[in-house]
Amino acid sequence: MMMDAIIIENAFQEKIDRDLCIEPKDQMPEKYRLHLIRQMSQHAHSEVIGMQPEGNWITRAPSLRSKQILLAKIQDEGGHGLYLYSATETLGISREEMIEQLHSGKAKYANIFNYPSLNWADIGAIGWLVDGAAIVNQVSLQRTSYGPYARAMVRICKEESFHQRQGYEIMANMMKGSTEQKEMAQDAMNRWWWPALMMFGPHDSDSPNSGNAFIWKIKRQSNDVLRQRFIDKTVQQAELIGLTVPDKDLKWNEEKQCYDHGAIDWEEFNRVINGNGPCNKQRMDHHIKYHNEGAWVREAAAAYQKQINEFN
Ligand code: FAQ
Repeated sequence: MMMDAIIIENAFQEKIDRDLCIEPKDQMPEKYRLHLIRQMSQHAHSEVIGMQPEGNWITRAPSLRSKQILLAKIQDEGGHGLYLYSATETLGISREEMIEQLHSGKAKYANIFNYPSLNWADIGAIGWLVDGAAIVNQVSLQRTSYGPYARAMVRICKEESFHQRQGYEIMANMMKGSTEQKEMAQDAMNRWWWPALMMFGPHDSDSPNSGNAFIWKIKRQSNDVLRQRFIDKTVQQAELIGLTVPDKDLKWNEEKQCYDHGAIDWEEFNRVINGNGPCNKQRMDHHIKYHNEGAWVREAAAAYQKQINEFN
């Protein structure tokens, strides 16, 4: 390594070790920049692709109130995607490049959004379990080392907390309803529980990106620690409204003061994140179609900006 690069890297690591944030204009090792672009752009893509399974239910929401709430929630997710794309752009990648990486399959997005939302109970399960899992992960990311990412997380977490509650409210109401409604809620729980656990990523022992993520304080807590935190919170919420967690091996561990859980199907996880889940093709086709149809909006915005620049 060149002497200059060593000096930059030492100064960078010293900042990290002192728990200071790294800001866009600070010098940073190339590997740190690329690691963040990977994670943050994938996070942004997840927020945006995540609008699809819920958007599917706007026209069929069972009341005006639930429709308004769902619309607001989905708009929030779009907003989260926009903050995160902007935060990622501060690392020197353009929005176009990020979208190109999504469309070509180079960039991933969260496994969970490749499952179908079959009925209204799924909207409850998504808010409660998917946003619930997202919050646990994102609260931890509020202390991530890259300033723009950490700050975006603060606002995003506030909104996710509302999302989690609206989902739980749907589930709680359905569990007070008819036998059919209770069965629908339980069925949604059965289908979304395991993919929600997979959102935290592979076990720590199989997580190739965790090593550097900890050295650089991008991650503050490991995949398994956060997954366990989510399970311990959520099992009690399920019990409170009469839902059964679909895991026959789930058991309270008195000694460790947490729930032991059954084995996660990592084959399914790998299949889904590598493009072969139930809705991967549908999600990507939809995104590409509307991205192309929206080209005129981007062109109009660019023409407007050009005109403003010429006047100034
Ligand atoms: N899905 O070495 P690790 C939301 C990939 S936002 C797909 O452990 P890392 C809000 C991983 O990328 C949800 N791929 O990776 C909402 C890597 O592959 P790569 C999104 C996954 O980065 C709600 C490989 O496996 N949240 O839900 C997943 O250290 C409702 C090895 O894994 C975030 O993105 C997965 N679940 O740890 C919106 C949070 N897990 O990239 C709408 C930020 C792992 O090397 C509706 N991200 N992989 O090709 C993170 O915290 C981390 O990236 C982890 C993974 C923890 C997800």
